[in-house]
Amino acid sequence: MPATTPPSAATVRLEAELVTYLEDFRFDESLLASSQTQAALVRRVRRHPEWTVMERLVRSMLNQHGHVVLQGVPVDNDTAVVALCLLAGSPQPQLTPDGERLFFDVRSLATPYSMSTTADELALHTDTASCTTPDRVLALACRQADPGEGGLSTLLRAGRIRAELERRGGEHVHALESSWFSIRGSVSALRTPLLWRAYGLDCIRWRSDCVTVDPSVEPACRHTAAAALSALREVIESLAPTVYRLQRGDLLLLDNWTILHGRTEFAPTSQRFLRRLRCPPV
Ligand SMILES: O=C(O)CCC(=O)C(=O)O
Ligand SMILES: [Fe+2]
Repeated sequence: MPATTPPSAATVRLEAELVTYLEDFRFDESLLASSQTQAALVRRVRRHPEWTVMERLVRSMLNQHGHVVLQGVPVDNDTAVVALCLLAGSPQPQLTPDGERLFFDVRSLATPYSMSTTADELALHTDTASCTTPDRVLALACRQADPGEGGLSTLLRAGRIRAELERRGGEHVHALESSWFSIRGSVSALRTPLLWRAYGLDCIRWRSDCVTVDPSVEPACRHTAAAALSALREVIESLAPTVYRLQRGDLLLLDNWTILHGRTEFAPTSQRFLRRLRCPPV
């Protein structure tokens, strides 16, 4: 029995008139990563009378819910997708099978490049968890939904995790806020706390398969750290996540510091196709 019922996903449907306005923007893909192009794009979209309202709405929903799904997005137009990401952050190139690119294709490949390019379940996690400062905003634009029952997005806020730890007595919270853990990345491992608070928001970094108690933690603290790590793992597994089925035209914006995300598995032959963008902190 889950300790709390999950909230439903926070959604905003774009007004048709705003979509038409965005459809006219076509910057060259190779230019979209530059900060000058992004600044020019922001200047132009802000001429739309409702843009600043959208800006405020998206930011407040990210603060309140850790995510927002924009619906009715013209997802085949890269410029429109980048413009909508700019409501929350500034997308930067990331490593893809084709080198450093703004868009990472999340789809099942015969020869997977990473977990994202398999059809496997992705357990709840935060992206770039082993980086000193993880990316702040993550965007997933759905070009093609899974035609079957799979590929559902799962979401779990750090605030619900902390509340559940506290409901169970709270004795592990301090340990989880200590720099006693190690998250292995592709290049090196980072010694870090797993929970912290920033500007009144509950934050987390988490990759279940890559987190351990750091081997250099003093022996006196190792037992406390290990118990806290198992408690966190157990709480994450016990809470029912918000589940959302991305449809073509959805743009899921996530605050990668305050919410975990994942997906359920789908058929390897599925045409499910998302495009991922990442925004480092400003
Ligand atoms: O496929 C998904 O829905 C999520 C993908 C993901 O978490 C990622 O690429 O980081
Ligand atoms: Fe992810």
